[in-house]
Amino acid sequence: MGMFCYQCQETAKGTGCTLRGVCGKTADVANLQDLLIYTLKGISIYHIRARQAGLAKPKVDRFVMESLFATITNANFDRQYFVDRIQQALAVRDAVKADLAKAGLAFEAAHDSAVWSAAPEDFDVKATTVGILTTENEDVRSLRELLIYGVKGMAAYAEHAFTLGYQDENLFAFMQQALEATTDDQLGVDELVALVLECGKFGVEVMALLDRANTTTYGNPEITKVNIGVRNNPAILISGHDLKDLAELLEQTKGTGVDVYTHGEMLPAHYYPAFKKYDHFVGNYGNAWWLQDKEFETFNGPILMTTNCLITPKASYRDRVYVTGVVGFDGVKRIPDRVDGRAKDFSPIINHAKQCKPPVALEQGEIVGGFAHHQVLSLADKVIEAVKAGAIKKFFVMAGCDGRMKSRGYYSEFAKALPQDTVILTAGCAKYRYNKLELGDIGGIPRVLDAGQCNDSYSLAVIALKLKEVFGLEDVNQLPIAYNIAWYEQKAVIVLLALLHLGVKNIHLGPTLPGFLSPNVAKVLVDNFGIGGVGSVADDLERFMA
Ligand code: FSO
Ligand code: SF4
Repeated sequence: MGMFCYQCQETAKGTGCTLRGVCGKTADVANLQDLLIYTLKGISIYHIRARQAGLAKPKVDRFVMESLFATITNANFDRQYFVDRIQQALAVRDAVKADLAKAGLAFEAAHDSAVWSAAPEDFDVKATTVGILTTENEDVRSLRELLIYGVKGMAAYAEHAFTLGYQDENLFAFMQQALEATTDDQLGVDELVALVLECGKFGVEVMALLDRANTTTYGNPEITKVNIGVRNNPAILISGHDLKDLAELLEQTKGTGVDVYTHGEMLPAHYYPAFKKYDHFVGNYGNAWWLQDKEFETFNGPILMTTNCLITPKASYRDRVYVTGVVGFDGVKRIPDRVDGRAKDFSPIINHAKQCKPPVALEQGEIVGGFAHHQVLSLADKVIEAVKAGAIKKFFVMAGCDGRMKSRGYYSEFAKALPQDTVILTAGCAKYRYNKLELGDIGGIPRVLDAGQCNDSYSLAVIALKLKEVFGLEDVNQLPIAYNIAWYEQKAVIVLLALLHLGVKNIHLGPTLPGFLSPNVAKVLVDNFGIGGVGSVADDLERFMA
């Protein structure tokens, strides 16, 4: 069976995975994800009308958000999860349609996504007829998918905020507007470009919402030294981005003799005051997501994946992997969702940990982070002084994602080659390419300032906007800040669209430009926003420092 997916940076040959995902996603799962997205479009067609009539249902908004999130790269590889989701999606769609009819607003949509139906055993066949390539015009296809990937990233961040009790109906409404727009053949390139840019506006809003949710619940991140060594107790490794899962796990492991370590994008949890009170919250183990097949082996204890990025677990540690939330992998144990607001029950993973050996040390020492907007702005005087005195010549925003491609070695080399009077502002798992290098400091200000997870790129934007104000500049692009961003999956797409919305120009995106940008759409981004790729370290440095 064939498939077509080009949503992430590692897509085969830079153009599309057609037999099996480079990520390990099988063709049937890729196609079922397409069918789920397709059915969400049908739901949206009706639910937009329902919202206009005051009949929108929170559970429909939540269903669409979670389903979008489940299809992002490296989140869920479980065939049965998607078969079940599609069945639920058909039921959700038909219930919204029935609500409209009951209210005297019966509406027969023409688009197939709103009317198709089939038994689960026929989903695979249907799925092969609704994929990305069914949109023939490559520019329209490119823009439709760019929009879908934007709302997938938005959904991921909205879901984290939602879990902490923060939501914004406008975000749900936009996700559904975007989904519906991709079914409308009347919308051409201009209208779709406008929607893509509008998506960036909601990108800023969702990251601001999540920032509020995280900092109100767990406090403002502060400068923190994080241990990267190990202790001699059995332990649990928690990965992904979900802070509430971590909060509940830390409570439930208290006094059990089981330590907790973060992995990958969970590292910034150490920066939050709320988690500092736990003596058994030991440190961070390992690096970015793509090295997990080696690092999970030596960790020895169970691993909890709260969100992406999961890679196909090797047999040597598969029985120690647990998934929760939207994450899924066939045959891997699951920690069920919260019921009626009660905490998740992590006892299976805690009991498992007690049977395991302590982790084997990968490295020793500490790394420093916690430079989110609140912390950096409290040091603003020092930073501004350093800029005025010429001690800091330029800031480099090097946020985003890491990945397995060899060419990402560029980012370590670039960090090493930067002049001593420059500072790297980072967020997301991209940081692992340079956060353990000895890059020193400038008058006590470290040369790598880690704001947090990928969504905390928002912090970097807040810092930039504040600096613009302090320096009395008209335009954020007049600041001595260059943007050399690494992308991988769809959350990076919403971060990029958010930065464009804030007026940031000349962003360099690597290690390769997205395969889903058609030449014409890429040209729109180049002409209007100065988006560029990356070249050699030496050439790029010269260009950036000019
Ligand atoms: Fe990385 Fe994966 Fe956070 Fe992404 S762990 S790649 S952009 O999921 O979300 O930065
Ligand atoms: Fe390929 Fe990326 Fe899609 Fe996986 S998510 S199938 S690697 S394009």
